Amino acid sequence: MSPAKFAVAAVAMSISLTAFGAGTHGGGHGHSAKSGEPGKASEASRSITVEMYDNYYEPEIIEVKPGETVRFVVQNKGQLVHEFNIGTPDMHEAHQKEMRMMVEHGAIQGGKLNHDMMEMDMGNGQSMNHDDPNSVLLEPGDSQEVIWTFSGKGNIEFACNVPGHYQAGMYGEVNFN
Ligand SMILES: [Cu+2]
Repeated sequence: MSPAKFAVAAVAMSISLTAFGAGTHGGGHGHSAKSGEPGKASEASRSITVEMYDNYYEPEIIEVKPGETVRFVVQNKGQLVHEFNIGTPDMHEAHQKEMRMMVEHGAIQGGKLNHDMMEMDMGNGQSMNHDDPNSVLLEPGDSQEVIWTFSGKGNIEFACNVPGHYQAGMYGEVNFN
């Protein structure tokens, strides 16, 4: 890509980021490039089981290699709804605002997800559906996979952005080595 084209693309990207930031929840926020990108199961070098409790993860530190694709098997073993979300601290902070809205709209109710509510606001299959590839949002007892290719750069955390949980310490470190 020529420098001029790159500049145009960069501007377009920052505009779409702003648009997503102001909008409703979901729909690939456009900033996943910072923490990596969705991976393919066939490229995963290994599986890591992550257990979610009220309010912490087990394990709390995950070691990956730059460029590595990992299949996370995420299990909610707590009594509350929890999220596993891979991103930078800034991304988590932005996501917490969206999650607060989900609670205010009744889409997250303590230990339950209101799927009708999550689907209602959409119209286009996007708004509160929480379908970003870098995260899963699970009810107690549920399990789902996240397959992620880490770029190997930046300050990456996995975190739960359900209101109050990050503040209670529900986040973990991704270390590159
Ligand atoms: Cu949580």
